Amino acid sequence: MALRLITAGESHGPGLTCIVEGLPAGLELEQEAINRDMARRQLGFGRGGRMKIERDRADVTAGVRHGRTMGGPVALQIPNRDFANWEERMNPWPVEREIPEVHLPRPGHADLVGTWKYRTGDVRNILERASARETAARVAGGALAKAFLKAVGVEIRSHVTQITSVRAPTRDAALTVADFEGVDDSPVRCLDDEASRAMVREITVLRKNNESLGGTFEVIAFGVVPGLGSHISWEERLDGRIAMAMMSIQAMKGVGIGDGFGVAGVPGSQAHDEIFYDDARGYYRETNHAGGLEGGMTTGEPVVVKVAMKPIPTLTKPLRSVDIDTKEPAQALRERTDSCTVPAAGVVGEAMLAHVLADAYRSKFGGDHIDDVREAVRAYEERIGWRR
Ligand code: EPS
Repeated sequence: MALRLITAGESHGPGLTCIVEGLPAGLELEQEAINRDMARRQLGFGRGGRMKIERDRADVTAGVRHGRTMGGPVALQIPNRDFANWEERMNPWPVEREIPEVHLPRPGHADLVGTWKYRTGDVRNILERASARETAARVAGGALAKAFLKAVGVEIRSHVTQITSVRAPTRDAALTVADFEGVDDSPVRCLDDEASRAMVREITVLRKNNESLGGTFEVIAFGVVPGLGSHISWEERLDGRIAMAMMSIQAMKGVGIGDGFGVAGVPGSQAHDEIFYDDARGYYRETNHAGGLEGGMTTGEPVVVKVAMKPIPTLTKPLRSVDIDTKEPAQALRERTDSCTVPAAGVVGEAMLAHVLADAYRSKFGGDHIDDVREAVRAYEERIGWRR
């Protein structure tokens, strides 16, 4: 049994769709929880005009009855309010008026290569699907994975750790779920107040200079059972699957698990998590450099994923490009845009990590009803003597 997440939809088309297949029956879902994540993804200092138009909510159109899954694929629909302004340009069917093509590919976007690969002279056919608007559908699907994970004791949180040159201070103590209580109150979803303010200033200044901004965020899953994934084959290594899921988010350029790139700079004695045992706690670690993954398998420690996002390729002062119709030098497409979406990207990262972990639980524990899953997880936890 695998969990599949498929999205469809264009940025300015009629709407987005997400289908999640492979959830067990009987899983309780809360409409509020899904829409809360949809709203969280729209927040963050540095967003552009589009977010004033959209008020994302996901309508469930299949697979759920009276708040519980029935075992079939769950379909979620998110209308694009902005479609009202694009009805002719993005109509699925031919329209009367001649629609001008887009000929100015943006460096850093899928625009140029997409036109070669998909045999089109109109960049719009590429940019509409490459748009990060698609992440709204992932977040809707990820909310279902989160509900599943919650039922087996897993919680996922994220926070922003850097925006261009401003880094949040590293903490001495490991983070717990409780530390994330007010993270969404920070305009940049950063846990450190001073760094939050500095990040807001950074965005304000760079935005005025017509720049866009990238940064890093961290996603952590708490309460994950040991032994998800496997050392047996490359495709089953869970760290690889997590990295793939994170890199698949638009504009992500780097992923690290636990200390990530940091492990390259320290000797072995500082890179690994020594193993201890006592009767009350069972096996335990005092550090988590490995980010909860050893040999491609979860260890029972929090799964810690760090992700780097590049600055958004749409700049208000466009970069140099070439008109793909005339082949003359030109400025890249200039559109309404966000300047910084790292805070929102963290919420998308939560959805992707939730999906990969829920998929791993589905592969390991099977179960047609959520209670079967819970029983299988409990029996396994008991067998290996794992304590939360
Ligand atoms: C995006 C460009 C902007 C963003 C959009 C992603 O949209 P527009 O061109 O309509 O102003 O606002 O993100 C969303 C709409 C969203 O919901 O996150 C892009 O080119 O990737």
